[in-house]
Amino acid sequence: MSAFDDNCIFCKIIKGDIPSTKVYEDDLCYAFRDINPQAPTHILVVPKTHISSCNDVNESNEAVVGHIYSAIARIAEQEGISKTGYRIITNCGKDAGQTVFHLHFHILAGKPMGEGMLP
Ligand code: DGP
Repeated sequence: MSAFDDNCIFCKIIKGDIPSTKVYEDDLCYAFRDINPQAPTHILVVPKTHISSCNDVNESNEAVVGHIYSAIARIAEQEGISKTGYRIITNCGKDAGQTVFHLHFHILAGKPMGEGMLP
């Protein structure tokens, strides 16, 4: 069984079928610039295996979430935002405003953010 969902836009980005601006990649995750940036730095980090949302994180795939957080620390260093700070956001479901149903972590940085800075 493929780890990809043929109908998922982020799976297509990971496979290279849809172009993206890559920021970071390893065996388990892929990071690229958001198409509609809400801050000077706006990066999305996604697991390479299709997980629809936080609701589908479980014992079988939870390790990738920890892995993504360590990748985010590396990306923050690479982007020069580790000292100035950044916000990590994951939207889960309709009321949170999730529009792409492939688990993703927004990294927002580059300006002071109030409570309103939500992608
Ligand atoms: P969310 O609302 O949390 O599901 O955020 C989805 C994000 O994905 C949104 O900020 C825009 C971004 N996005 C959607 N389609 C594409 C795309 O084709 N390329 C890139 N780079 N980003 C996309």
